[in-house]
Amino acid sequence: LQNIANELDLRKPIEIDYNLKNCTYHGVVLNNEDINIDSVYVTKTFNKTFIGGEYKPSRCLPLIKTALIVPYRSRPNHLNIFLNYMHSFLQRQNIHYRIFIVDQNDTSPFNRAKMLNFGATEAMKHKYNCLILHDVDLIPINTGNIYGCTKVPRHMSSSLDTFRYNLPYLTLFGGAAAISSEHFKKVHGMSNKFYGWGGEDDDFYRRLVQNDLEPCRFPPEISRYIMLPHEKQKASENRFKLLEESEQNQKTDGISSLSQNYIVKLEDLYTHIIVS
Ligand code: BGN
Repeated sequence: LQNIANELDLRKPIEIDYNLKNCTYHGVVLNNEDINIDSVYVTKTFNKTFIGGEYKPSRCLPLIKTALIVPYRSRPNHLNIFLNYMHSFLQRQNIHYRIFIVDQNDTSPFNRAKMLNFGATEAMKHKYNCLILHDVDLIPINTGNIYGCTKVPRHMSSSLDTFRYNLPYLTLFGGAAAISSEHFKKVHGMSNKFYGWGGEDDDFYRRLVQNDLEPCRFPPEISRYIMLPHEKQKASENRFKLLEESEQNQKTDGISSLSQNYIVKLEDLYTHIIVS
């Protein structure tokens, strides 16, 4: 095996400092149970939610109140799987949560970060103090991956099947991440300038580091996700240039510079925020 490994130049995986000491959850012992991957596509067993996709466990007083914010445009199959699965997953965690789907209802390139800014703005109006910024195609597998906020922002989807459960680079902050609304406001939210695929999460990571909010991660076994299949998107061309301007734009480009308006519709399983 060693000979084969040498021949294939298999290097040792990078050793990662997960910054665990900042990632405990008020002493809560995490229940660490893998959900059978086969059930991902068929899960439909969850309790009834309040209109708008809000849920509070009735038999305990939850410690956590989370807004799950999902940028979205025309992926009905993903949305259907995501909602059914996530309600079931989150209810196993006994948390108070509400799902916000932020729908970019226009034809310009998709602007993930701007949709997250709209979702966060709406969630903060309803006093959600923990924001989870989440792609619609990501499915968490381990129930120990608590959908709550840690002392510092947390990158949640660090062990993804499409990356062979490895972290591709240390400063990755895309996919799924948890941040308190206090910290989100402190860094002025995300940039509104990133149209098309890529870079907006790297820009956000820079904002966090510049504000002394170096993110943490849970161990990889807990941070496992699978990605629902879809075609690869074309990366935007100006993302490198925008990243160079990241530092100087931080204070003027974010939640306080959102120009459009949005409408809110309450559906059974989610709050629909329509941005046009
Ligand atoms: C990176 C993208 C991220 C994306 C990850 C994972 C850029 C900026 C140029 C350096 N960053 O390459 O946005 O989340 O891949 O897919 O493209």
